[in-house]
Amino acid sequence: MLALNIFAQQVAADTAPKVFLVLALLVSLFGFGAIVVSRRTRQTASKLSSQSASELSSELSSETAVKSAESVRDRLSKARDAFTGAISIALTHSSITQQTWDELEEALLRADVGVATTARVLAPLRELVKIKQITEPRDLISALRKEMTSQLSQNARELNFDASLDAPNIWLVVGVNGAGKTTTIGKLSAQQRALGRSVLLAAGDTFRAAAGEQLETWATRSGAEIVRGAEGGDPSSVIFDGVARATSRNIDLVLADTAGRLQNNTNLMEELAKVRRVADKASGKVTEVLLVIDATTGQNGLTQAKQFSLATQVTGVVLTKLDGSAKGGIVFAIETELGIPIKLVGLGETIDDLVAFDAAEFVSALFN
Ligand SMILES: Nc1nc2c(ncn2[C@@H]2O[C@H](COP(=O)(O)OP(=O)(O)O)[C@@H](O)[C@H]2O)c(=O)[nH]1
Ligand SMILES: [Mg+2]
Repeated sequence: MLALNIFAQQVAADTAPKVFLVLALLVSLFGFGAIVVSRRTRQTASKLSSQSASELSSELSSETAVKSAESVRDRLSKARDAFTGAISIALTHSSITQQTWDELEEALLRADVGVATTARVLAPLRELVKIKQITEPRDLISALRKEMTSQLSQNARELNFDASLDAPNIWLVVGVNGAGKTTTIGKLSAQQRALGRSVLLAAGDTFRAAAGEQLETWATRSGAEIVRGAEGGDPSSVIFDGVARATSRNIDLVLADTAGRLQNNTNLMEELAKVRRVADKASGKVTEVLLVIDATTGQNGLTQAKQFSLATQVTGVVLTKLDGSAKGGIVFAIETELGIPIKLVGLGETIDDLVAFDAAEFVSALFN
């Protein structure tokens, strides 16, 4: 009996470390398994999204991209006319006179470059003419072109998408009513889907039922999911629900629509600041706040933009309706006075009418 007892104790002492080892092995295997499974789920989610994304890719085919790059210049025809008119007049003169400066200044102001930016653009040129480094109108125009390009931001214009996040990226879209927020979200959704990302649209504009319906149409068209709230409901809670749904479904990106005005008397800026706080607190991460500005509203839009920027820490501007505006100069005013890079430009109402802003291409389109 004693011998048996001693034997049992010995076996226990022998096996304890082994059992521990086996347990440790099991635990680590389980942990590894869990990671693999969770990665698999994510991969499956993106695989699913990239399948239907390929249909979209064909809609937004490289052919379309080339076509839209070519048509940037054509679509900017109104803004270009405003510039080239003044430039061709300047070029008809044989020398640079006070009249030349007056005409250039007027053209820049008419194109909505803004008083401060116009002065800033022309000052170094006046200096070069004064010291006779520039004497010909033609050289003045090419120096103007160079100066205008250099006024545009050197900041990165890519959209911030953090692929290393284990949660959805959230892009908030803000701006006054009618600026083109919902349309931009629809176009952006299509582009992001074509990149193979899964997208969820959060209908934070609860002001009108039509706003939610409009977003729903874009969700269907771009193959994105959508979360809507009740009409007149709290915009922040719609955004919160959207992020929660996206998190539980491993969706890569939430595009959050917001209202440009409110149904009650709360201050719009306070409301947007709240939306931003709630989005930040939700399980995802706000990696981009896009301010949508309607190019046709000109300098007025700029004043509003400053307010939005204060309320939501804007990271990029989307300038819409540049196709219908002679006020392309607003681009310079936005970048120099707001200090926020223009990231995208709207050149029409259809799904492929949103292009990345290219400063050199833009200035070149204005001058030729
Ligand atoms: N021509 C043109 N129209 C646009 C552009 N972006 C939006 N729109 C139109 O502007 C109107 C208001 O757009 P919407 O997205 O509803 O503005 P929101 O109130 O800011 O959401 C709609 O008729 C859009 O089709 C653009 O880049 N070019
Ligand atoms: Mg809208």
